[in-house]
Amino acid sequence: MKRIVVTGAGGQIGVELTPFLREIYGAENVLGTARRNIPGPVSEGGPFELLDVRDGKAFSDLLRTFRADTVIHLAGVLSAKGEGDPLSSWDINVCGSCTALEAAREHGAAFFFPSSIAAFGPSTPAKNTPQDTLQRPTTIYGVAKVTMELLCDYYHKKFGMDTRGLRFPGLISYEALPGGGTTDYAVHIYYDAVSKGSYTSFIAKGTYMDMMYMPDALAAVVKLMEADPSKLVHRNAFNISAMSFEPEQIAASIRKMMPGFTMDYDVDPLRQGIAESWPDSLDCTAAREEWGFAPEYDLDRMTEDMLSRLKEKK
Ligand code: AKB
Repeated sequence: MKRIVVTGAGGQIGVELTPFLREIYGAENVLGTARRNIPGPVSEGGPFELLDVRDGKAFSDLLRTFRADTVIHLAGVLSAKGEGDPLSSWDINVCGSCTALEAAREHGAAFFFPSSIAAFGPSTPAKNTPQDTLQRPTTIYGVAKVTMELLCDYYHKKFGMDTRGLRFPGLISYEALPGGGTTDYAVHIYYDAVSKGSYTSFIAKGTYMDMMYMPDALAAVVKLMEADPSKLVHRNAFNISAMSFEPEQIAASIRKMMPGFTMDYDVDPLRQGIAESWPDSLDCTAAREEWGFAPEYDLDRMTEDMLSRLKEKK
């Protein structure tokens, strides 16, 4: 990766990945793009352009002008939000992603696609979910993720394009809030712990999902994109996870630092149903073996860092 275009640079991942890539590859070599202006480091710390990913001509012109060799395509609508307007979610998550993929192919650029644990469904083995297994998701978000996993593999096979992807678990971070996801409770809980000392969870007790702290996710994107292609048996997309927990466990981890913290439940049927359709824990052997995936944060280490960062921000 030398000249990188990031789409969705204003989202939860983009606001951290764009500056992270600029530190590694040089600010002038990483172009952040979003549909709206993003005040702060993304638009002020390096090149930034407005881009609607569904506009193929604008996308292609931008890759040509910037002389891009890599597209990190993050623009998308998350799982719970997608259920409110499935066609618009499909338009952005599939039509927009096809446009991005095709523009990258036209300019010979490598392509990163963020898949998700949402690419699995209720018929997938829930525990230690294999890398290669049944994928029959029941959300429009999940259907879009599987579609793009397959299309990225097709572009690799058909056109020899360098497509790579990760199945992200729930990502926990303190810079920007996620919007409209099912795993968002595991971010909101830290914000509310710091601001109110309590949290009402929309995910029910006993519901396990895979999670990861943002610094590990950023490192994973770079490590995968820099991996020796001859070592990659898989392309789109690798299972990755750093931890699997249910709401009581994250609450217990917070209580180690904030003994007075309390949690109750007001379960949201939509997001609970989605969570139940996703795996409890992923098998990440392929990612470890093929490109050395090695997350550093477990639940307690992440909790310590999240709480102290959010207290600093307060
Ligand atoms: C969501 O909850 O929609 C996302 C995801 C797991 O893809 N965080």
